[in-house]
Amino acid sequence: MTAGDRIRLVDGDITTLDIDAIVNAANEALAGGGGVDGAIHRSAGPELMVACREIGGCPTGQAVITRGFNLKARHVIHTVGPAWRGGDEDRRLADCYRNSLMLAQRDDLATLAFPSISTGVYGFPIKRACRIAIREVIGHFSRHDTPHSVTFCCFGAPDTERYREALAEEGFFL
Ligand code: AR6
Repeated sequence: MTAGDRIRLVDGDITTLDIDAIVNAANEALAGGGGVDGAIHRSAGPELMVACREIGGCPTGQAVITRGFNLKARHVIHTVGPAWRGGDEDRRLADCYRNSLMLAQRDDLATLAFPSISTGVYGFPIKRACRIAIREVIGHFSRHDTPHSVTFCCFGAPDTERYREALAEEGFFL
C-alpha cells in the first residue's frame, strides 16, 4: 500500500462525510464561528459546543478531540490554524496537520478528513497551505499505519484543483 493509495481528494461539504473523524478549523477559544467551524457545529448540534466548553480552548497549532454527536463522523478533531500575517506561519500550520494526525493515530481512527485549514477567514494562501498539508500527511504515512486513509475535503472546484496540482507535484495523480 503506497501513500497515494491512502490519500483521497473530494470536493464537497465535510459535514456530510461518513468517516471516523473530520477535522475542524477552529479558533483558540473553541467558541465556534463561521466557515467550516460554523457548518460543523450546526450539523453536530449543541452538544458539540458543550464538549468544547468543557475542554476550554486550544492553542494555535495544537489539536483536541470530541465526539461527533449528530454528525455522521464519529469524532471531530479541532485544530487551530495560524492567521496569515505574511510568511512566518508555515510551521504552525504544519503543526495542525501533524498533531491532528497523531491524535487520530493515538485513538486508532482509520479514516480522517481535513478541510483546508487557515485558508478561509485566516487568509493563508491556498497553494502554500495545501503543499504543507500534503507533505505532513505523506510524512505521517511514511512512519505510521494509522490513520489508514486521509481525505482532503475541498470546498469548491478552485480549491480542489489547487490540491490536485499540489498532489501531482508530489507524484500523486488523483
Ligand atoms: N466543508 C469543507 N470545507 C469548508 C466548509 C465545509 N462545509 N465550509 C468552509 N470550508 P475557514 P480558517 C472551507 O474560514 O481560515 C472560523 O470562524 C473554506 O472554503 O472555515 O482556518 C473559526 O471559528 C476554506 O477553504 O477556516 C476561526 O475563527 C476552509 O474551509 C476561523 O474561522 C477553511 O476556512 C478559522 O479560519
